[in-house]
Amino acid sequence: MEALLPFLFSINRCFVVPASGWSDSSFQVSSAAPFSPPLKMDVDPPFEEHYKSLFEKSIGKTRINDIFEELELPLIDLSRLNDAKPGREKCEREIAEAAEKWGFFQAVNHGIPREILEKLHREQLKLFEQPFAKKAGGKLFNFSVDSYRWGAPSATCLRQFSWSEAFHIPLTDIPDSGEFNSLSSTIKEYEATVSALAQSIAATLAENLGVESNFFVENCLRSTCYLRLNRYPPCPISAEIFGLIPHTDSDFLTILYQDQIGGLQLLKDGRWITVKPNPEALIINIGDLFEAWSNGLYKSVQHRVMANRQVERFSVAYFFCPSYDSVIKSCREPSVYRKFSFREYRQQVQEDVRTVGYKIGLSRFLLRS
Ligand SMILES: O=C(O)CCC(=O)C(=O)O
Repeated sequence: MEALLPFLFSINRCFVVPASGWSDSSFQVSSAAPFSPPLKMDVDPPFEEHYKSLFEKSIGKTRINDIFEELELPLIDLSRLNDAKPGREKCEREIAEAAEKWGFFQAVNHGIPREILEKLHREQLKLFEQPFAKKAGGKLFNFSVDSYRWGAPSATCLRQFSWSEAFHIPLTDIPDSGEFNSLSSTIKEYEATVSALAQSIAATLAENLGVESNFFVENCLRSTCYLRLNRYPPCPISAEIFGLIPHTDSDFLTILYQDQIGGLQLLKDGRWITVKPNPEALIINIGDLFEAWSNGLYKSVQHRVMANRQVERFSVAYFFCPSYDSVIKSCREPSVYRKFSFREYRQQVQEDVRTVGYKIGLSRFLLRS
């Protein structure tokens, strides 16, 4: 049963009541459409069987009917970080501006070789193709038993439920050998490059705040960062359920590698924006800790994944986190948030999810409300 640990208790989940008042969806197909995706009976988590009563009482009652627009996120060519001054400074300004205005950007020429990304995608497919019983059994790949996550036992309506499955893996849990050797070695290759990218973006954002800081090098280590492999199976009730519920990330930065299916949306100026996949780009977003550290200058914004009736979707998220003992404190005065340790933040999020049903997040730590 431990493998059924809810998404809601994971590191970066929160339930929010999504903004409402818009309708239409560009890629969702109405639940009345005749198409049935090929069923992968033994591969997909048994969402409907396991949550029968939730589905029975909720189906037909909710529609995810916000209007959303498809927009290009700011697209930043990171190779310019290696240029001489004018080019480098322009690139740094673009990164900081995207962090302030969007909390998100797409990065091209990010330094992660395409072959590593393609290999990672292939290995991810092989992992998720395993039978559900094996994935949920906790024995696959020597991951700890709660690394495989699906469903939401505390959900009381479909809006609190994510139609997806994920392996949430501390990087130090990657075994050196075993059944999935090539997955291990690919993750290790990926991690070596993606962590360097995260350090470089964090240093750029710190510098923009006028802080020459070793904070990230000292506190965000291999042993404190996570990788999450996500799979979004085709969903027969895609008009009524999220692939992943709206949330902000409880880290400094997230670097996302997604396939070309689409479905990621983010909240910008009160409207849900669909992120158009770019095969050359990684998506980088600011997490709650950077928002606190920057005293609210950089924005940790709500994002979600729409379910898709016809095709499965895959993504890999790298969460750039500090150690639990790290103290997060605004680098500017007067500080908007009180200082807190990452451990305290996580505990508060988990307690809120348990007691209130959703993540309250940074506003818990505001000094003046
Ligand atoms: O799959 C995606 O596009 C987003 C994933 C995400 O937000 C997460 O894993 O926290």
